Amino acid sequence: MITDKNVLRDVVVREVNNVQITDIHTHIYPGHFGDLLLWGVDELLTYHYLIAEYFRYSNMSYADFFALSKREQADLIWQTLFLDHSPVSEAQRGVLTVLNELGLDVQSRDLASFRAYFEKMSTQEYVDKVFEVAGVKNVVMTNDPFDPLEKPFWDSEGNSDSRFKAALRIDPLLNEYPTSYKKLQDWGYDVSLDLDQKSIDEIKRFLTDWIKKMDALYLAVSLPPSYTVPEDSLRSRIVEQCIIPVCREQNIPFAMMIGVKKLVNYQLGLAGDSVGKADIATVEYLCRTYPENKFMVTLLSRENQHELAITARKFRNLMIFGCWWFLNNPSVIDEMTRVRMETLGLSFIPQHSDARVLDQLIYKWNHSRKLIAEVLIDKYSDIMDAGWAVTEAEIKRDVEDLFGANFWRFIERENN
Ligand code: RAT
Ligand code: ZN
Repeated sequence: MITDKNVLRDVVVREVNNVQITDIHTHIYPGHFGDLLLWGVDELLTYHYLIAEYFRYSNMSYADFFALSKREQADLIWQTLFLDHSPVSEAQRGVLTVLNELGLDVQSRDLASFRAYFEKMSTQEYVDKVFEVAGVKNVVMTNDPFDPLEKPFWDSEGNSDSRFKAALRIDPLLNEYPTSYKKLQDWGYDVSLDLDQKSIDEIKRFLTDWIKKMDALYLAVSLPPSYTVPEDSLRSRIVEQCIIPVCREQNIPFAMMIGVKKLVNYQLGLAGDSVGKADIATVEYLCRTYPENKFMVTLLSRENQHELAITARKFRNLMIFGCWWFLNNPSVIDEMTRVRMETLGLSFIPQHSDARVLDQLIYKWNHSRKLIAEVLIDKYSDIMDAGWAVTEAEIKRDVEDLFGANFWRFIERENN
């Protein structure tokens, strides 16, 4: 039993630092997926979060910037966001944490020496290094059969690195059916625009084939704030008539990431998406109407977070996860983690990295471990004030639940 708060702090910090993480949502790939896996300092600097921040300070035309090579873009971002202005934003700080954790001399401000470090690395060596430094055991990818660069890997050798788990991502199917159904036709599925019964059956066959092909742990989609089920739309029908039954049959969750306003500034490309408040009634409807289905939900708007936590109290088939994208700021992570823990105890998944560049696993988890540890220390401390005492083994159990076991238990799979 721990009765001393200094000991409590030490044990929580130690366990949170040591836990081997399952990162349930990333955009990284195994080394043998070639150019799909982004890594190294130029990729870090040209992360779309930083591109958006670069244009806060620059008058350069978007077209001129995107016409530059990656290295030239990285040079400009380094100069503007690190040398001309202090790098205090979360995405800027992230680059520094990565370099620092890798043992590079951040104070040197010497981009050439950082580049030289990465040039000496092989992809495989670097994947191993990042997983080790980040303390990550395994990651779930974002696997999109509609991506012409990714599909060929699954059609040929597939994934052979067991640290990388698949999630079947189907944005075009739900959000752009009037164009994407043609791709399904090309791939041998007998679907039509009017979504007749044959099409429904064929979409289900498509989803089932791909879940099996990838061994997908869940099916995922990113959705606009206006996402509504039920409604008279192709998207709502595909959700209720195809996705729900297939996820149920395959016993995998349907992960809904809701609140993205796509391309509010289209000239910024990936960096041009924004945020809007979602309608929690859709989440309630799905959880209530399909109690045998499992739902994983993350919402992009801060204004949705309290009601999402409350909704998870009402539905045990709902697992809420992560501080997504614009929420991945220390002040918001702290607030969201407290609201969730005060509302749901330890029965949620506090964070995912959303890493697009392998190296980002290092900073996203370094920063989040610290924030989550502080919330845990406060909560254990509060129950100590009420006369309770936790043991080291209980702290270890709780930390393992938050950083991985809750996910594996929810999906009813082994963490291996
Ligand atoms: O966080 C991001 O990098 C976004 O661009 C998206 O990838 C988002 O996380 C998504 O999965 O759609
Ligand atoms: Zn993502």
